[in-house]
Amino acid sequence: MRLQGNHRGGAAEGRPGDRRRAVHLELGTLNVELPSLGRQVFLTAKSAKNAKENIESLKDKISSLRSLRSLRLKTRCRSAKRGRAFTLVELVVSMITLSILMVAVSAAIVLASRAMPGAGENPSSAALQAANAADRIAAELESAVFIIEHSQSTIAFTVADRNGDGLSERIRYAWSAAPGDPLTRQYNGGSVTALVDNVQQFVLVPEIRSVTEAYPGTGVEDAFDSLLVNNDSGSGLSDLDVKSDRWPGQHFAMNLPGASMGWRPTRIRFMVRKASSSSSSSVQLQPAGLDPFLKPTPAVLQSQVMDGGTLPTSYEWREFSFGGLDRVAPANATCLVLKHLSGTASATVQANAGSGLLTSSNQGLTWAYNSTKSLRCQLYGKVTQPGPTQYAVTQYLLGLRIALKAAAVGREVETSVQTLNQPPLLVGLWEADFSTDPTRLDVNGDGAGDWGVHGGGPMDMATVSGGVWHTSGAALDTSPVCDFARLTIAEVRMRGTLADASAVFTINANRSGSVCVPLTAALQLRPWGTQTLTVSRKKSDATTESLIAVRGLPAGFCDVRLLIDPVLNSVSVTVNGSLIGTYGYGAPATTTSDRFATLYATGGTAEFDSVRIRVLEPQP
Ligand SMILES: [Ca+2]
Ligand SMILES: [Ca+2]
Repeated sequence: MRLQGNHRGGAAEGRPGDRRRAVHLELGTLNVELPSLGRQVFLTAKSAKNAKENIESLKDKISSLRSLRSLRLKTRCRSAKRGRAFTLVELVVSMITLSILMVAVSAAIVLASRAMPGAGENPSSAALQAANAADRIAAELESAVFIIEHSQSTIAFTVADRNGDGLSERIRYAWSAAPGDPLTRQYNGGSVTALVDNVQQFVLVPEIRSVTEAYPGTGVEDAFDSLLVNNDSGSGLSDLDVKSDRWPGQHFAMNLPGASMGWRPTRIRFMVRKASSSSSSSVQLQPAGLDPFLKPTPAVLQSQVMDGGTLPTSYEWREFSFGGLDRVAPANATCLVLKHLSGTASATVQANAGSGLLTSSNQGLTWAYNSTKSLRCQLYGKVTQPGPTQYAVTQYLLGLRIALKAAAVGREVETSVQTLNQPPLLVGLWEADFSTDPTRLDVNGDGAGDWGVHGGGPMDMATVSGGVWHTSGAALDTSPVCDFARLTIAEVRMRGTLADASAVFTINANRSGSVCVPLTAALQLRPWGTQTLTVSRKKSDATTESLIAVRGLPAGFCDVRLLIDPVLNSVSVTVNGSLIGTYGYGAPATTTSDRFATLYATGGTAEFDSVRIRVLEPQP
C-alpha cells in the first residue's frame, strides 16, 4: 500500500501495512493507492479525530475491497479456464467422435423413416384389427366338429348347427400367403369377405395328438391242414346204426390258439362199417348253434353221399374232404351230421367215451346232445394266424396357434385356441344316425348332401322312424365321390329283420386308377334266430370271395367295424366290440367306376341305426 498525502505536512510514504505512519496522518486529503487491489481511495481529514475515523473507514473499505478482489480473482480464474482453446489433438479426436455420431444418427433416421406409416396406415388400428380377427378365428374354431381343410394359411371347419336348420355350419378362413392380400372369411359357402386387409403374415400352427391303434396284422392261413379235434379214444366203444329215426352226429367244440383269426374245415374222418348193402347216407357238415344248445343249425355247408355198398364189414377209418368252405370265426363250432338216405340202416358208426355225440330221432328237426359220449371221429382244418402287428394312426386337432400381422407397420398378434371337441383330422367323413333325412346332412361340410338315394330321387321319409332307417329296396350312397384310398374306418350299426334278409354295407375301397376292391359286410338274419356276418371282397368282376364269416351273432343291432388299410391291402373286422381278425384282400382288380359306399338290404328288410365312415389323413 502506498499512501500519498496531500496535506500540509508534506507527503507521507509508507510500506503497505505501516499502520502507525498512516495513523499519524492528520490533515488534508488522503489518497490511498492500493495497487494490489487496483484501486485508489481518497479520504479527507479535517481533524485528528476525523482522521482517525477516516483511518478506520479506510480499513473497512480496504477489507471489503479485498473480499471483492478475492471473489473477482476466483471468477477470473474460472473464466480463464473456460475460455482456454482446444489443442489440435483434442480437435481431431472430437471431429472423429462427431463423425461417428453423425453416421449413427443418420442410420437411425433412415430406419425410422422406413418404419413410418404409409398413407392411410395406422399401426395401432392395424394391430387392433389383427387382434380382433385372431380372436374371432379362435372363438369359432374352439367349437369345431370337423376340420374340412387345413394348411399353414387356411383352416376350414364345421361347427354345430347355429341357425336351427339342423345342418352344421361351415366356416373357412384363408390367406393367399402373398403379403398385402387380405385374410378372408367364408360362411356356409357364401361370399368370400375380407376380414383383415393388407395381411403381411398369417401362420397357423396346429397342435396335434396322434392316437395309434395297434391291431393284429393280416392273418396268414396254414399252408396245410392239421388235426383240430381228435375223438379217437378206444374206451367205452359202442355201435350206432344210421337209420331214419336215428341220425348220429358230432358237435366239434373249437379250441384254437388264442390269437387265431379263423379256421376252415378241410376233412372229416370217422370209424364206419357196412350196415346193409343197398343203402346210402349223406355225410354233411353243418354249422353248430349257440352254446348251450350246441346243436347243428339246419344249414348245410357241404355234403357228400356215402354209398353203403362200398363200406367194409368191419370198422375202418373213412375220410371225406371238403373244399372251399368259408373261413369262420375262431369260436364258431361246426357239426358233423350223418343223414340217413336209404335202406333200413345205411351205415354203422362207432361211439366212444367223450362228449358231443348228437342224435336226432326226427330227421334232424331236434337233437340230443350227449356230454359223456362222442362219435369216434377226427376233424381237420386250416387255421389263420395273425401276421405282424399293424397300426392305424388317427390325428386329433387339440389346438391351433394363430399368428397374424396386418399392415407393414402392424405388430404381429399371436393367440392360441384349444378345441373343445378335439376333432379328428380326416380327408373324408360320412355320418348318419337317421334322426333326420340323411340326404340333407352335410357333416363333411362340402355344401352338398352327404348321402344320396341310389339311382336318384328323394328320400322316402316313411322309411325313417325312431332314429332307424328301415329298407327293403332303397339304397343310400355316400357323396361326394371318394377313392377310399387312404386308411378308412367304417362303422355300421345294422341288422336283418326278416329271415334270411341281410343288411349290407359295401364300399369300393382302395381305388387305384380304374380298379378298386369292393368290400362288403352283410349281416344276415338266420331262420333260427341268430345273425351271420359275412365280410367278402370282389376278387374280380366275376368272382366274390368270403374273407370271414362270423356266425351265431344275436338278432338285434350289431356294430360292425371295418378298418381298411389300402397300403397293406387288409381289412380288420370287429363285431360288437370284439376283434375277429384282419384279412388280406389282395390287389385291386375290379373295374367298377363307382366311387362310393352304399347301404342297402338284400333278401328282405333290414334296418340301419347309424353309420360313420372316416378316411384318415396320412401322418405328416
Ligand atoms: Ca345350420
Ligand atoms: Ca356333404
